[in-house]
Amino acid sequence: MKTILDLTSRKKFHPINQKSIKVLLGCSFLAALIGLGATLAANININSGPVEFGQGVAQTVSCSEGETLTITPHSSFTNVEGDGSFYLSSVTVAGIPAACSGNDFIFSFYGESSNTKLNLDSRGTQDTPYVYFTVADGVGSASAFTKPASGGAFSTSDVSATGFTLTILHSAATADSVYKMTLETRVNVGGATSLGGDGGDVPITNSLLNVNLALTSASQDILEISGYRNDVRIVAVASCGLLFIDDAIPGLSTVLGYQDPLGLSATEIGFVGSPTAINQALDSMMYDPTGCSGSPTIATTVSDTGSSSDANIAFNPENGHYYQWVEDSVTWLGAFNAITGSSISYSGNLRGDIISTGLNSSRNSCPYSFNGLCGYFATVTTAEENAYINQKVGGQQVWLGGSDRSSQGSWVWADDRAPEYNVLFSNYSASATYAAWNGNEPNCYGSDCGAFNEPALQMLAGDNGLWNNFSENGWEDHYMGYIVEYGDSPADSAVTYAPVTRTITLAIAP
Ligand SMILES: [Ca+2]
Ligand SMILES: [Ca+2]
Repeated sequence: MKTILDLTSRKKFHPINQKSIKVLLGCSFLAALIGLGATLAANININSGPVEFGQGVAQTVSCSEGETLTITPHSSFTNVEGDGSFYLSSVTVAGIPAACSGNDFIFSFYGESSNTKLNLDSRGTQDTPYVYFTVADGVGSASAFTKPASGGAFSTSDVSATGFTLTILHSAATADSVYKMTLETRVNVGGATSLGGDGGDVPITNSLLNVNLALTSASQDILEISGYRNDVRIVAVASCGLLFIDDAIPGLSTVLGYQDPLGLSATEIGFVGSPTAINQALDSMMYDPTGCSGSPTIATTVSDTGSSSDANIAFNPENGHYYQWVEDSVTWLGAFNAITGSSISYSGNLRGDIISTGLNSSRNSCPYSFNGLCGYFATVTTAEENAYINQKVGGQQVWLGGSDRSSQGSWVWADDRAPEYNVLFSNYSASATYAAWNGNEPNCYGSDCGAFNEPALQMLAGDNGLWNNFSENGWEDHYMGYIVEYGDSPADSAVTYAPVTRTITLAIAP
């Protein structure tokens, strides 16, 4: 919800002319400092009447629940040969109540009557800075998001748990041109872990097609992360076209299953690194729209990395789940035991010892955990999810979490920590839900399905992700890696950071 801090003009202001300014400055430097804004610069009207630069005005905003905060605009003098002017230079916001933590403060400045916002950057058009403000552990943080064509038009300083100062680094708004200011607040999507960026369009014209476009060079606000203390993971997915980032940024590594984005390009890229390195990478992210038309999108997700050993977990924006490919060489039972903490050994009894007799219920821990999520033997419930896993393992064969141990031919998801535990997904007659069986699968080996049956679900090698049922116990050398999935398990605990996605919609001119 957006509430305008009602800052409307009620009184026309007539600034002191430039001649008077020069005279006073010439007389006394001290006088100029004292008078800065207070008498020499234009007023701005904030709600109840003219308020001068340097003088704070108490206001309430939508997030403040009736508590007032104080907004103070400042101006400063820029001298040039033969002339010089006062410019709008900064705005201090103080007394921000705790309820406003996690909000964006959006600043706009106007002249006397035009609806066009004043340009705030002498190097280009910069008219709407906003500051993302959070408080954690009693310490405030603020990030000024700006339009990056100018390489940083705004900054924040004097940040405390209750306020900050937004500085306009290259102001183009002379003080006597500023008549009105609005300050709006909005809840920042994703709270303390959000990406910056306002989701605006990046204009792409025909003349720019077939070249690499910096996502951060047009009207799009910079993509930036804030609120993280440890390494984070970024996954960016373009609906069309190619993405890549600067290969000269130190401290980045590629997420397993994603093409190396460091200087290469791909439709999906994933990388992890420190918040600083990530912001450098996001700043450098480029997009090649070759072959695209209409309105392609780029969805960029930031999420927690977890421990360093978790860096190779891929994120699927389609369902918000994470997938870990454990490149081991084990039987299906070995994978099941590793994921569930069970200790089932093959005893010749191929039936009934996982699901129906409740051995799985002995599980009381999550050997694979990530960011508060309990890992489970992967469940594949859509073609998209199947294709995703197949792509991320590079077409290699892997075990999935399906089994028909309990009832021959009735295939269910076997891990009780999976959200689809014991859900029937296939039987011999038809797929109960989604299944991707290869031709003639599932089958049995030999004439007696009870002797050497194949109760383990395998994704076959190859690029189509088709399924086979296989022996689960190593018979005939059935060893391979397996997939651990994270997300929506009933055993999940609170996540440290929920993934946050911002989608940029591009507009390619016809
Ligand atoms: Ca799943
Ligand atoms: Ca088979």
